[in-house]
Amino acid sequence: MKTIITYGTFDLFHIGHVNLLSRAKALGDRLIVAVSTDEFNLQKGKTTLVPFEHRAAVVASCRFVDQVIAEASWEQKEKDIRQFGVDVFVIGDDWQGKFDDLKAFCEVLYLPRTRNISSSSIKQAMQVLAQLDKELR
Ligand code: C2G
Repeated sequence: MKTIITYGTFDLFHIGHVNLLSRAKALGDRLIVAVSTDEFNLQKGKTTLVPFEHRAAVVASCRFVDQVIAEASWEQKEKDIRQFGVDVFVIGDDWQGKFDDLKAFCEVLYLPRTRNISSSSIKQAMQVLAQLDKELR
């Protein structure tokens, strides 16, 4: 059985996440997704709208995903790869080259990001709409 793993925040789940997970699952038989905890996102300098429990549940509901674990640190990847017998680490190419050290443990693939969509752009759009709504009241 070929095991794939990927890591991410997955805030405001969108088509970019779906495409990544779909392509990741197509690489093997089992896809494990490590979802960043709220505390780890603070370390990543990321603010999220959706709490970890909900982000994890949304990712777990995706038909491409076989297992969800928590991502609580940068350093856990090697342990995860060993623990789950991971064959391929995959992530979007906005991280190109950043995880090449994992090539010592498994295959490392960077997949093209989906253009014109991101959790931060959705958040910005929500803020503009909220401001407009306030001004029109
Ligand atoms: N992604 C994508 N296309 C987008 C947006 C995101 O392919 N338009 C991919 C990212 O490249 C990543 C995954 O979807 O592989 C999750 O994206 P984020 O939630 O932004 O995750 P990130 O903050 O990059 O966390 O240790 C690794 C980090 O936890 C990665």
